[in-house]
Amino acid sequence: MELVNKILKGDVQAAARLMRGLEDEVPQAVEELETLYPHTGKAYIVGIAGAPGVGKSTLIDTLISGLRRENMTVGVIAIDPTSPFTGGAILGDRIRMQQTSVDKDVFIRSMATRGWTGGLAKATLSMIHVFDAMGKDIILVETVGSGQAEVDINRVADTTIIVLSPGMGDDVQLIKAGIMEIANIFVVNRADESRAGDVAQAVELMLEMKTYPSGEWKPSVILTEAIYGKGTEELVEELFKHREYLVSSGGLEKCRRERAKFELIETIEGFVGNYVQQETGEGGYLEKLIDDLAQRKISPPSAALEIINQFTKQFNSATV
Ligand SMILES: Nc1nc2c(ncn2[C@@H]2O[C@H](COP(=O)(O)OP(=O)(O)OP(=O)(O)O)[C@@H](O)[C@H]2O)c(=O)[nH]1
Ligand SMILES: [Mg+2]
Repeated sequence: MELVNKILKGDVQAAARLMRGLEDEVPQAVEELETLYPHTGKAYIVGIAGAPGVGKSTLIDTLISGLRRENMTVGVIAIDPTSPFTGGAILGDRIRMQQTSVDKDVFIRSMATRGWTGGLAKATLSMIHVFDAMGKDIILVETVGSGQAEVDINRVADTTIIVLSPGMGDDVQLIKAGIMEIANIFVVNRADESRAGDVAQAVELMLEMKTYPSGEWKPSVILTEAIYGKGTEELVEELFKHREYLVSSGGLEKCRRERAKFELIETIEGFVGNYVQQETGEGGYLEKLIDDLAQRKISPPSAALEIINQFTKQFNSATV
């Protein structure tokens, strides 16, 4: 538990070490995280999602400056798309966000989700816990949106920001993919480009078509020029407004409960999934069950229960 105390004091190196351990799924790291867990739950989590290249990282960079001006400490998790050629994380994000990476109250971490058996959400939540225990006030999570990842980010974040930009040709597509339901704030970036107004108008129109009962949060549309730092102040203001709304409406408590529920379910699925993977090899327990299924000696639900029973037995003997 040598890392825990250091992390609680905000030690960046210790946090980076634990994060590396977690990425490699080292058992010791998982134990350290367990010890950290009671010290988490204070940070505010902001998800920033959108199609590739809309300007999410650039926007985060300016957002960090805006948040630092408010004296907030910031953690950033950039969930990188995995390159099919190298299997590694695309390092571009680290370079683009360099502007603020020398600031000791800002900690940026790129994360490759490849290899994480527990799934994107579980990996992200583990990293969030470390930032949270370090005492970061706000944690920004960048994810490239393609349907499911965006929906998941909504379950992880307190505020979800969806970034659009002109010329991507996908604004309507994004809106179709359930984005309207999960966004708390819309950003139309690259407002220096001519079609930005049209994109903003299209989103506004969509918002008009939905009725928001009085007292309910209605997403707004903010135009930004991230490379010039324009629109950041409005965005920070809107972010704080949404946080206030959540606090005063009791929504924040609900968000956090949802997040805990989501993490629990992801963890259960991860445990069982790992076990099933383990047993799929030749001569494995699963193969025997599959034979029984094929010969109709057992039904799929009974076979599934059988696996879970077996898993429980093995899990108990491993932990006592
Ligand atoms: N003209 C213009 N270009 C911008 C603006 N914001 C970002 N860019 C540029 O757009 C390109 C992509 O920006 P990123 O911030 O990397 O975009 P991203 O959404 O993080 O991209 P991925 O992480 O690859 O999905 C970069 O070359 C930026 O300089 C803007 O407001 N106007
Ligand atoms: Mg990026």
